[in-house]
Amino acid sequence: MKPQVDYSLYLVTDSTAAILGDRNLVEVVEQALLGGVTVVQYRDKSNDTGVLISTAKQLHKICQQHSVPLIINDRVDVALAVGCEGVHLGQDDMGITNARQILGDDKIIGATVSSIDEAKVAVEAGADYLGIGTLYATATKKNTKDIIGINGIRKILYYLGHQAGEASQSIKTVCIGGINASNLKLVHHRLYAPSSNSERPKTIDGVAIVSAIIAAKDVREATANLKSLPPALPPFE
Ligand code: TZP
Ligand code: MG
Repeated sequence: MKPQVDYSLYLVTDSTAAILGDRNLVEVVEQALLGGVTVVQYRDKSNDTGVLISTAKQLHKICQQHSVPLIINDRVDVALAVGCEGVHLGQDDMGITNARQILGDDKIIGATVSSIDEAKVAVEAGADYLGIGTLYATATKKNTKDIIGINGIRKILYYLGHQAGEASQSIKTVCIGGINASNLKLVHHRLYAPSSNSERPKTIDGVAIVSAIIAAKDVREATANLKSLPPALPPFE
């Protein structure tokens, strides 16, 4: 059965020296799990399949100890080899329909979307969640084609919330790009806080973060701090 997922604090890993430094990724992710991340996505652009599988297996073990799902970026083959909970696919990766055929209904499939059209395609193909972005410009991913800001994300949420049909209503959403402890309250306020406003029936289910966790000096403390930040302002109407 597909696991129920808490998307509220979704960690995306990065193994580059600029972010991870000379620290060990598995140890860093363990600190983030102790701090309270609720999903881990292993994102590693290396093409060394052996390294990817071996690291993913280690990550899966510690994620399981914390009952947190492990999602693999880009590589359906690695997710299959590891037997983890799912994959995250960008616009240039394997299509969602193919991935679903290979992985079956019990695995989680997430898709990166930057526009209403991309969101529509991902929903129709049966994605479980959308990673919507890029919210704010970020040094972590320099080649992002679309910085869509708060308003771009709200437009996609509005679209999803106003589509007839179970798939649009039930699909989960996280936003990504440049989110940190300084702007998280604003992000919550504009995109996350529950609202009775029928103009805005859908809100994000969580935030996806790379550097504000992975590059932190004390990863556990930084994660716990992000987790503890309540929306500063009343719900946006
Ligand atoms: N996709 C859009 S932005 C991004 C990805 C993977 C990187 C986000 O990194 P950070 O450090 O949280 O800004
Ligand atoms: Mg990708």
